[in-house]
Amino acid sequence: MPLTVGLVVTVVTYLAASGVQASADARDGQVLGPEPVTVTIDLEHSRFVPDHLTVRAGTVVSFVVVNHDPIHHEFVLGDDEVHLAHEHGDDLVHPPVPGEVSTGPNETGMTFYVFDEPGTVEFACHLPGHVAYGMVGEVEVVP
Ligand SMILES: [Cu+2]
Repeated sequence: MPLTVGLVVTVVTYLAASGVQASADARDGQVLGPEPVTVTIDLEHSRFVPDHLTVRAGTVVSFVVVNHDPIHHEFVLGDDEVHLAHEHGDDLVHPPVPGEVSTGPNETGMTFYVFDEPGTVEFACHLPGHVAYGMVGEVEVVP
């Protein structure tokens, strides 16, 4: 009997998890590009909204980064090398490098990025503690 109860709990948990996944996919399911697009990323309660995008390879994406929080954040997008360079989060201001922008409290910043190859490109806020809190996201680049 305890085995049956365990199985039921597992199935219910699995269904609940897939339900969440399905609705997230539906919300984020739109594939952007290949024509240039503008995407607004809201920074709310130290989260990226949305935190997942899908774009076609070759798409130029302009990111409008709107910080709704009363603290600094940054939006740094790129490969592992880029994220390692910013790991310590000691830049409050970023020079205009594609894919990188800093936003002060309630500020809006803008940057752009060319997603030239299929794969996954991560973005993050590397200010101290923010990645650990969950300030990460990803762009899935499809052919
Ligand atoms: Cu942050």
